[in-house]
Amino acid sequence: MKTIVLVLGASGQIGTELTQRLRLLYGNDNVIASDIREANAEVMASGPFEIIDATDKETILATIKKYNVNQVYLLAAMLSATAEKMPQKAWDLNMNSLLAVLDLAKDKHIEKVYWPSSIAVFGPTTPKENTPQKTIMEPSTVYGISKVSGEFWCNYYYEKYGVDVRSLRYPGIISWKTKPGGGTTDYAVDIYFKALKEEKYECFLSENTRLPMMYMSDAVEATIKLMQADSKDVKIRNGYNLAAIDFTPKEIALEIKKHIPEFEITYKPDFRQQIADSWPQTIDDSQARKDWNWKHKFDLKAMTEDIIFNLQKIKN
Ligand code: AKB
Repeated sequence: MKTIVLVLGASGQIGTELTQRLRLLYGNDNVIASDIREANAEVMASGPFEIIDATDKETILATIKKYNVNQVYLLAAMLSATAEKMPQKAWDLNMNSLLAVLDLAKDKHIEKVYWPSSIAVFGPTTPKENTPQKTIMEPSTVYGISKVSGEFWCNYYYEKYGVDVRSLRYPGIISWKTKPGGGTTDYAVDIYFKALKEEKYECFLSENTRLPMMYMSDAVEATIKLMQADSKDVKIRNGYNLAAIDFTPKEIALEIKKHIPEFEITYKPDFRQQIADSWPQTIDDSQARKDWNWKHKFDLKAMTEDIIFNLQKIKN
């Protein structure tokens, strides 16, 4: 059967690149991009686009019917730093959008759902190094509470109603095409833009704050690989641990300095430091590697080369 996808949150950091990759895979007309605001020019020009509030179940259903959609990727979410400032709004967006889509799958309007979880499901009581798939999940952020609750809902809908829902616990995702907004790991994106533009960056995390991270192209490939895996190989229905690289602000700055020797980093930790301190430093994703053969491609060096090459190309 033909795969027809609806992407909710297609104008965001991951949505922008995932939509383009899905269009390559399934055909431009078979991937409907949507968001509450227009997407970038590439996404707008390459296929159908609809304005949709991801919590509006009726409009999502009407769009599913209009295009005969059978898979939904729900990427709309409020990230960790913004969610601390708007707890109720974050909860409403992150939870109501998920429950709307899970209900549509339960009622057989769609066959498969993708929903991103995050390393934010973990908290200060979780082992920080090589954090296992199954461990203590006591998040101390609003975003983390919404992600851990979402994971339980996904598993519930799978167990109770047989909904084919799949999820990954993304680490910090680093990209250069679209910037993230409102996350704690965003520094690792901003730093490249500032390095090229101003040769300096003031970091909102302290120099030795180690966090799990991943280059966008690896994140997109992992998402597609999980969604294309045979259902019997998807053994975890709450959220798979997913890992690639980990580094500190000091280490990423040193890597950038190899390309831009004048680059200087300074540190001025703010409220995001506490969020970062509550998260793991490294993740054990052996279950994803075993169940559906996940492998990452980019390390810190390769990612930095690729980002600086592409940003320099745009600049010139
Ligand atoms: C954030 O920093 O809030 C996100 C995440 C780790 O889920 N990038």
